[in-house]
This record gives sequence, structure tokens and C-alpha cells, in this order.
Amino acid sequence: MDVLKSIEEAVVAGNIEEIKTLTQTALDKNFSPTDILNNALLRGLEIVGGQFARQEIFVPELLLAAMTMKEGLSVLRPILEKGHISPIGKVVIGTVEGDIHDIGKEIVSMMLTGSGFHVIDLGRDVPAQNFLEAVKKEKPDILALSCLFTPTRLAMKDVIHALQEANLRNKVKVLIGGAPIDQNFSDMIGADGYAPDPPSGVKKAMAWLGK
Ligand code: B12
Repeated sequence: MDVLKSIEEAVVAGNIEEIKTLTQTALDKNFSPTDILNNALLRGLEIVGGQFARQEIFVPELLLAAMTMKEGLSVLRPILEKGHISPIGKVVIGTVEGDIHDIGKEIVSMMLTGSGFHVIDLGRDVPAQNFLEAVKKEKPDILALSCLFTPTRLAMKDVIHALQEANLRNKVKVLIGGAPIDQNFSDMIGADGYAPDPPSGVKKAMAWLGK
């Protein structure tokens, strides 16, 4: 069987034992990391996402599929992140408080790193206060926020509010993204911009820095 199809099926089945070997096999067969990401790993996650929405599977199965996807992603990470020696800018990134989805955030983080940004990843379920502390300490050019779970969207606003209260809002550009986010929401909460996917996020970040 086609190795990309096998990877997709391994994610759907939560076959965490074999996913690394399969992903490495795809690389050895000269599939590009983005091809493996978009046409195998993410496709598998899309399928389980549909099964979850139709209540054919539940959180434990979904979690296993997500863990399997992340194992495969870990094989691609060094390749996606490889490259630049002198960073072109600094980014602090994290998923906002109350939200434990971090796969999209990790892909954005890898692509920013691979494009030459120094990325400090605060992880997931990050309180506004922690973002604020990181902005004070790291003085990033860009603060990137991710959110997948609609009820947690307003936590992005809390982060912006915390920056305003600390008189730091004009010191950092705020880039937001995630499935329930759009430009209207970005305007509404006073972010600097929204991007629907990692490449357009990277493009926006570069444009902000005049690159
Ligand atoms: C995997 C998954 C999980 C895993 C997450 C594992 C992990 N480590 O991330 C687990 C099992 C833990 C999980 C838990 C839950 N989940 Co869930 N989950 C998903 C699923 C299937 C895939 C999400 C994903 O990773 N997609 C792949 C990534 C790559 O896509 P992405 O995150 O959208 O990111 C892309 C873009 O949005 C963008 N992007 C993302 N962030 C950023 C940031 C910036 C700055 C930029 C520029 C771009 C950007 O770039 C990324 C790459 O293209 C989705 C369904 C779906 N089809 O999306 C549901 C989904 C998101 N989950 C959902 C729900 C309801 C839950 C739970 C509440 C379930 C429960 N009853 O417990 C909990 C939430 C707990 C919480 N408080 O957060 C709902 C959310 C509904 C909503 N709109 O609010 C969804 C949509 C499923 C559904 N149809 O009901 N989930």
C-alpha cells in the first residue's frame, strides 16, 4: 500500500507503535515533509475529527489518534525546523487558557522556526498572566496565540487586555489563529492580525518585521 495512505490509516487506528517507522519510510521514499504532513498525518486527523463529530468515536479514541499524529510529527520536526542561523525575529507562542488543543500551534511554531524565527513555545492552556510575563522577559516581536475550542476564544482578549494594562500593547504585534478564529474576531478583540494557516501566518509575521 501507498506509504502516505498507511500513515493516514495508522493515525485513524491510533497505531502509535508504527507511526514513527512509517513516517521515516515516507521520508526515505523522498516524500516531502509538507506532503507527509498535509496528505497523510493531517488527513488521518481529519477523518477521526469527522468520526468524533458524528459520535462514532469518543474522547479516548480521539486522544490516541492525536497522540499518534504527534509522534509522526516529531519525526518531521527537525526537518521542518532546520535552517537559519541568525534569527530574523522573536516569537512567543501558546494556546490560550482553557484550551488543550496544541497540534495546530505546534505546526505554526515549527514553520516559524523553519522560516528563521526564534520561537519560545509556552505550551497549551496558558493563562494570560503567563503570556504577559513572557512578553516582559523575552521582549518578542510577535505574540502568537492559538485556540481551537470556541468557548476559549475570549481568553485571547484577556491576553490583549493584560498587555494593555501593563502598557505593553504597543511593544508587541499580536497574531492569532485557530479554527474558530477569523478576521472579524481579530478586529473585535484588538489583535494586530489573523492568519488561517501557518504559511500565511509566517508571511504576515515577516511583513510586520519588514522582511
Ligand atoms: C485532536 C482533537 C482533540 C485532541 C487534542 C490533542 C492535542 N494535543 O491537540 C483532544 C482529544 C485532547 C481533544 C479534546 C477536546 N476536544 Co477536540 N478536537 C480535535 C480535532 C479532531 C482535531 C484538532 C486538530 O489538531 N486539528 C489539526 C490542526 C493542524 O488544525 P488546527 O488546530 O485548526 O490548526 C491549524 C489552523 O487552525 C492554524 N492555526 C492554529 N493555531 C494557530 C495560531 C496562529 C497564530 C496561526 C497563524 C494559525 C493557527 O494552523 C494550523 C495548521 O493548519 C478537532 C476536530 C477538527 N476536525 O478540527 C476537535 C475539536 C476541535 N474538539 C472539540 C471538542 C469539543 C473537544 C473537547 C471539549 C471534547 C470533550 N468533550 O472533552 C475537548 C476540549 C478540551 C479543552 N478544554 O480544550 C470540538 C470543538 C468545537 C468548538 N468549535 O468549540 C472539535 C471541533 C470537534 C467537534 N467537531 O466537535 N480534541
